[in-house]
Amino acid sequence: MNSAIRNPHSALRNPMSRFLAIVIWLIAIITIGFIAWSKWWLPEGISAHSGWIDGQLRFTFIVIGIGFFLTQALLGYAIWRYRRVGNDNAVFSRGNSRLEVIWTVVIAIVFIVLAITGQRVWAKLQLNQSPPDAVQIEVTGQQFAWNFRYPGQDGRFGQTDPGLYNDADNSLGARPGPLGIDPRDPAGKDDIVTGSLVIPVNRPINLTLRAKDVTHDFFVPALRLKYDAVPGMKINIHFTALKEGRYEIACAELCGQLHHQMRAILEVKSQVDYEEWLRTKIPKI
Ligand SMILES: [Cu+2]
Repeated sequence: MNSAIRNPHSALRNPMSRFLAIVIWLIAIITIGFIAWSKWWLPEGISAHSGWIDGQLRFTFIVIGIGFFLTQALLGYAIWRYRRVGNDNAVFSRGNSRLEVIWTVVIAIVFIVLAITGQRVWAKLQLNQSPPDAVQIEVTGQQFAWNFRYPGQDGRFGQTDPGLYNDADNSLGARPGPLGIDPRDPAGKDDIVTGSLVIPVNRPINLTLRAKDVTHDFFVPALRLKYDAVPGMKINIHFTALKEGRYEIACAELCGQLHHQMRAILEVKSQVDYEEWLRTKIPKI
């Protein structure tokens, strides 16, 4: 007697196969419907480049959604069409080289197109310098807070020294404070350090990302910005916010036990309100 017939796992039995195929089709349809009509999307994009990122994300979701639907539909079809009927045995197959070449090439083309379009968005965003009149702000991540430093009226950041870090004194204007601003450097005297990021609307902003201890990730969903802050590196990113309001800043890198508390607020203000806010923050030393 053929062992394939006796083996209960050699093929699925008739009613279960049809049921399984229908379940697979339903899962595919429900998943795609859920994503297509879901309200769970990023918050409204408020930066000048939001449209590029959202367009690329949508394009990726559509391409992957079509691929997912086709493969699940074929999987269900194969289970239904080739279910065990009567005593028929499994058939040995040597495969189909032509089919394998076709789907390998199709998948390669899909990935290359996604990579090229994504690269173009990235290049438009990052492979250029921020305009010379951009507002300069330094962002420093530490376990478990974000620090924002403005250069003050002289337009220059004071020197910092990791040996001077003083987390115990983070009051406004504290020197050296949590960022280790060297009190001997006159450029640092008027530096402003805050716990929330306040910027003017419709002006280019250049952020210099730094980290004091471990790798953090500066994530502002409303700006469509997400970059690592890496110890020992200064990473420059730039953007323009187009809408006033308050938005969430999160750390998107699991950076320690209290990572979930590492959040801050981005406030986008009018130019007048921004300047007024800056005036109130000038350290009185
Ligand atoms: Cu973090």
